[in-house]
Amino acid sequence: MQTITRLAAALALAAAAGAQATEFRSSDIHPDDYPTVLAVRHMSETLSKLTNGKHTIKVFAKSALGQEKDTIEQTKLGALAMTRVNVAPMNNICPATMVPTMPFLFRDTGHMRRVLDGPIGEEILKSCEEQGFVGLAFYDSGARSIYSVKKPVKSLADVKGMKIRVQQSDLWVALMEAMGANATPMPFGEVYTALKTGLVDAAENNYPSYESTRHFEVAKYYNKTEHSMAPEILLFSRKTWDTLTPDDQKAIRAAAKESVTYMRKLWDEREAKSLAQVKAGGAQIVDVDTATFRAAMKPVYEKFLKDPKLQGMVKRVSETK
Ligand code: GTR
Repeated sequence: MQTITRLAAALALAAAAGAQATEFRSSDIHPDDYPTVLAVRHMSETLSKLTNGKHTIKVFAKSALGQEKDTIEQTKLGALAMTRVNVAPMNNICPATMVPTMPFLFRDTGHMRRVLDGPIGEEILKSCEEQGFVGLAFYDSGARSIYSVKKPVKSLADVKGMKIRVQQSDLWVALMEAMGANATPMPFGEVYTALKTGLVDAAENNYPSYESTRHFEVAKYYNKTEHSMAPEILLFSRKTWDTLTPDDQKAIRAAAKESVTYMRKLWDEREAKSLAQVKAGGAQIVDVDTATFRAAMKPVYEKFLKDPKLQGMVKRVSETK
């Protein structure tokens, strides 16, 4: 916080002398009270302080500006300044984002946070620049588990032949196929109807998304596969970025980093609240023999981590204490 205060004083002076005020537009598919949305709003307040009111961010929640793939495209073009998405729809665009998506990679939340806060996290964020995105920060997204409509999933055998919705990423399709499921990629906004009409038998997500979308009403078995901790990523348009002064860029980076701590507190609270809420709403939390799932993931690592650089990253992740 001290660094922020010092930076604020320096940047505020520079901003007073500087150019036009800007309200950057940022998008999110989640509702207004979701931790990712609240965190970017918090980032806006910090950014405003750091730039003496010159810059702020307006967050468009609830997919008002489109699903994640659309907003990534708009951000690349500079039509949108920022977007908060999961790393999954970035997997095909920016391959290093596959690393934190990999199944059963992180040992627990602490491990994931230490990796993403450290040099590996920075390398992944930086690697998106060539593709037109300035990676500002990662946010937590907890562990993702499979939730099913008709029957519980207790071990890998139960998933065989199930139609499971996945995010729009080749890696995600392969991950579910390695489990023996039929992967059906589709945007988040279509999942409720897909579960309800039987287009898919299951989907997978963390507790807050399972709760906020009310998917728990249609898919009541929440099976604790905890197969991936794919985090959220905050992306700034490189096109817009290149028009900003170094001081403004510094302020945006600092405000984004500062919002991570804020987000994590909200996230931890929301996970607990969502779990209680889905249970009260009739969801059954099912224990899973995760070893059977882990064992099936080898081909996914082999297929998607051919690049020695990415292999090296995975190794460093596992060596991170
Ligand atoms: C949520 C994540 C979203 C999106 C969604 C999905 O957990 O916050 O960014 O990836 O899952 O499954 O599409």
